[in-house]
Amino acid sequence: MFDKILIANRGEIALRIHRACKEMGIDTVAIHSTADHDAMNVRLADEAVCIGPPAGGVSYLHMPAIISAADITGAQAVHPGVGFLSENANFAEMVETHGLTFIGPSPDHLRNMGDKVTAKKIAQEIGLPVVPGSAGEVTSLKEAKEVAKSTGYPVLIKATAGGGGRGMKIANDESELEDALSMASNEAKAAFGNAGVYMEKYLGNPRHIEIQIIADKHGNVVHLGERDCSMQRRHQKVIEEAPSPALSVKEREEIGELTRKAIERLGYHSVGTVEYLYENGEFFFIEMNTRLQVEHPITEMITGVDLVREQIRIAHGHKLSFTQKDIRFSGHSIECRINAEHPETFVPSPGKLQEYHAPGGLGIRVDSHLYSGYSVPPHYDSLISKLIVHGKTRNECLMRMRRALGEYVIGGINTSIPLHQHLLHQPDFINGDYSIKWLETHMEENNK
Ligand code: MV4
Repeated sequence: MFDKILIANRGEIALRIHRACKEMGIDTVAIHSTADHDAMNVRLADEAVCIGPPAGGVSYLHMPAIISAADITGAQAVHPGVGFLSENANFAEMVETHGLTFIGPSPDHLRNMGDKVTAKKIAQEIGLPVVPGSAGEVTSLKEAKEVAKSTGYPVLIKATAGGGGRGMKIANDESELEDALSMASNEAKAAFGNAGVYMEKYLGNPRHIEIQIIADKHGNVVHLGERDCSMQRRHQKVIEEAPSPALSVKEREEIGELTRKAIERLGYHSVGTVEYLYENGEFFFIEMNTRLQVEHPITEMITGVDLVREQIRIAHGHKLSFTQKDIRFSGHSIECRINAEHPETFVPSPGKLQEYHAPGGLGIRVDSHLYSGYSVPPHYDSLISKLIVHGKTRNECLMRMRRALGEYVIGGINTSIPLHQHLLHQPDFINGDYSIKWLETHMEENNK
């Protein structure tokens, strides 16, 4: 096994990876910006290297500084965490060129899945259902009109280099097509430096359901069931749960096995997530995430698999220690993402924690780097804690989450805890009756 791993990230996920390393007897190297000097993951790490000023672009995204930090500390592998460089094929390549192991998939898989048109083509080839739409990029209005004739309106124009919803435009009928095309293309060019767009039938009210997969370098692939991430606002997930309240046992087994087989054909290794839209009993592939995900803990809670530990073992060349038959889904899990922001306006709220007390008790997990006296820096993502509950049933999770949110004390800054308390009392959420539209629709009603 590796003796020393460099963790190329910050915040709660850096701490999550540090914890897995220590349990495996692996030393850790933290990298940090000047703004994160006093972070919990930096304090706990065996070694720490300051790699730059606060802005992400000159610290956590600065590849040469990170490679140098690995070199001078003698780390053998780099875990990129989530966000930042985690899906950057050039970084993975650079890591390997320097004789280090990238704890993630191959650069080719990162590159292919990062290009959404290529990803969709591959998805089709490996047997996944995709949203009806253009065969590749659309390059003219004439072509777009032909595609729309076959799919019907409304259609959605998406950026080839996109993901996360940027550069998407809806056209409700042919008269809206020309503007939607040029707006999507211009936005894509500005955001990604790539004006390429493709087209799909627009699904009006789907759920976001994703399948967690794990694959070793010897061709063994296991799926770990789904997560329902439909409770979101502006492409930011707010609450995730596993299993999805919308799926039958049969649907779960079918989409899990279909995804498992497809990933086998793909020749992929590491952990990964296949994202689907689910509407009227049908699944449509939209993207594949080639990294560990923020919401991975709910899958860990219902399967007992330590995803970070397995990811590290896989990177080192170990075979999976379990097969599909060994996976038993147990109970239900819900995660509330707690952000340093105003619960109604969503305005970021960095600053010093005057008071901190995390909830505890049976079935509670808190993945957070917070401590009393810590200052949440203003430079990064506002995620400060993930409150995760596990229970025998969904209802037990709902009761447990309300109880745990009530115990949680984060003093001195605004947090989204009150928003979560509110959501956990909404009849639609209690009934599992929500789609990707629910939260934004519901908040507009509140603001009328
Ligand atoms: C869609 C869609 C409806 N129809 N594609 C948003 C980001 C990217 N991952 C794909 N996205 C969507 N693609 C078709 N054909 C609606 C969305 C979408 C969405 C998807 C998943 C989770 C949240 C979302 C929020 C708004 C739109």
